[in-house]
Amino acid sequence: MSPTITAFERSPDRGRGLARDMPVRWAFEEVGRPYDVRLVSFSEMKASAHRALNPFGQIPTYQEGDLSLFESGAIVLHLAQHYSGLLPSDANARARAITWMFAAVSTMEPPIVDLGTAVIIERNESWYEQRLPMVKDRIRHRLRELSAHLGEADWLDGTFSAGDLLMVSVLRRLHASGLLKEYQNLSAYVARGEARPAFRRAFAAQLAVFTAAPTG
Ligand code: GTB
Repeated sequence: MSPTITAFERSPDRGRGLARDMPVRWAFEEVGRPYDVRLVSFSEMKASAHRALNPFGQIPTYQEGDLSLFESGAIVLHLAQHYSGLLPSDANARARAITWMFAAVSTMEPPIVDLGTAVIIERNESWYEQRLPMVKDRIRHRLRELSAHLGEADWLDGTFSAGDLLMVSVLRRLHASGLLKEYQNLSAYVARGEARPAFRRAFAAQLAVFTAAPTG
């Protein structure tokens, strides 16, 4: 039986592939493994049955036999460790690719999530306009450093890896802000990731969920 992941029944991103089932779907496609998706509503996510899979009441989750996982990065790592295509076989290169996975979710992602939170939740606060430039500058700081590392290379450390998959997934969240465009090599890096056939299949699958959902 194929593993089952959970995703939003109706994603607030309106099919832009920004919810965190997207990197998991992408990883399945990169390693060429089938998967099932169980769509959940917001109320289902907060119910005890779902919290047994993810104590934080969030998507995505992953179930295969008696194994259940949450955290998109951990799920991608699990797939990368079990199937070929997302981690190099050389032990040191593999460790470096895993380092980039952590860099994506623990160094790059926090200021990017902070911007999303500011725009959605803090927009009506009196201090919003004053704080926003600081939030954006913290992202620019990291983008500048990442851009310097990437240089003219296609991927972060040699061949495409799960590190790139997570990094591109995190950086995609900046499309709407315009910040990514300030760094030409990072824009091209994200475009390279988005052009991968596996990415496109995963994107189409999550978009199909949104377009099939009843409007209203
Ligand atoms: N660290 C966890 C992981 O990587 O798996 C974070 C999981 C997470 O944030 N899940 C979100 C969730 O379940 C969905 S992806 N939220 C419901 C809740 O917490 O109640 C985050 C997300 C949501 C919406 C957009 N969007 O609209 O653009 C983008 C990303």
